[in-house]
Amino acid sequence: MDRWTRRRFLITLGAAGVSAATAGRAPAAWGQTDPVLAGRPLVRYPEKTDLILLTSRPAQLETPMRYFEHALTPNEAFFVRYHIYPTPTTVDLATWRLHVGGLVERPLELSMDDLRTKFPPAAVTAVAQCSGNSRGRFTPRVLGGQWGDGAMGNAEWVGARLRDVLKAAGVRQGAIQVTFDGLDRTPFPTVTDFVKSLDVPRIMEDPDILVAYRMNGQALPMLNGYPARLVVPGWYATYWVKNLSEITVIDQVFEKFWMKPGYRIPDNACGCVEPGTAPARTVPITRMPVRSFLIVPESGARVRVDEPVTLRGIAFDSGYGIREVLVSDDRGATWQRAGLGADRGRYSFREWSAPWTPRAAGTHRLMVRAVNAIGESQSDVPLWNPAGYLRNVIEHVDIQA
Ligand SMILES: Nc1nc2c(c(=O)[nH]1)N[C@H]1C(S)=C(S)[C@@H](COP(=O)(O)O)O[C@H]1N2
Ligand SMILES: [Mo]
Repeated sequence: MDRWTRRRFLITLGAAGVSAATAGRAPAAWGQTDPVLAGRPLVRYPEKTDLILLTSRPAQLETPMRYFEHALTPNEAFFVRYHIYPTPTTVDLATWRLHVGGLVERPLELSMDDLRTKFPPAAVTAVAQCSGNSRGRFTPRVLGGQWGDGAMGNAEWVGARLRDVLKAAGVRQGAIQVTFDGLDRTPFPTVTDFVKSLDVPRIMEDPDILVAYRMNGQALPMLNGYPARLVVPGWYATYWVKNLSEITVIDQVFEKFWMKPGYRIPDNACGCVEPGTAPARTVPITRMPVRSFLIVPESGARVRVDEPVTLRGIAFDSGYGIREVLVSDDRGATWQRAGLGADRGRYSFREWSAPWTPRAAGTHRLMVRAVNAIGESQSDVPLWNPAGYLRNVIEHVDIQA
């Protein structure tokens, strides 16, 4: 099955170009009422279902919100984000190798078989969220992909622990960081190859950072990083390098484009500045603030007066874990505690639900916020930074009774 879909991917791209697979629209099903998404077509790429198109070269595809009704996001519905084009369309496992080099005792060339058998497999359920998720909602507006809220997803990842891989190679004295590069290669010298870095101690202390080769029990879709990707639970997905091919230990802090000036936030507690201003100092973006969403009923839905409804949604943070979820139908004057669903680990989406009955006809604004284990929550008013990162305002949906 895997082989078949990969070959089909190649043929689709080769013969017709990436956007040729555009499917029909199903407007009501993906939030046409949302001004950030309005007018965007649904497209179907190989191994994926209909997703909301942001750009086709490179592929940037957004997940319709209804997929977040459940804690695990199906692979075919998982969002896609690449920075440079072309991206790999096929990988032959017979020749693919993960190179581990730089400041190490023993450079490695790992086959997929090596990855699977030489290191004990580890599993973690974790949210991948683009740093710019919800950027389209920033006011004043900022440059960059105008995402709605669907540049996120939650999956169970299985792979080798990154620290085990580095231990096998033997990190040498003087190592400061490790860089990660995938098979996507820049077509012009003016575009910098997508390479990210992590601090050596960060990797060695965290058993949950994986070189993942399984996603929700299957091989990764090509567009989500086949055959292996980095998984850095709790941190924004910019570090989760896809189609991984090179791991390099270095003796300095890596500051090429995608680490600096790219993917940086104001160097202060909120990662924010006065809207429209520039920060004096920046640092790399790292962990995700708390977020929560109401998924059912969806925005714009109709409900009946005096008929009970079950409100449902998801919440997540950077790994402290969700302590409670609260909903309000009176613009935040009072909050009702929601029930929490199964605990799939501290990095996962946490499902929540709460009973609610509309008592009057008209528009009802339902707000949701979450509190994590160290008391962090969302802000009442959106915080702002020039790159449109870290969105974590209290969310709401408007429904009609
Ligand atoms: N090789 C490679 N890996 C990458 C990127 C990329 O451009 N190339 N983009 C990163 C960013 S910014 C995000 S948000 C995630 C998106 O992961 P997904 O496409 O599986 O949802 O991949 C990360 N890994
Ligand atoms: Mo991203």
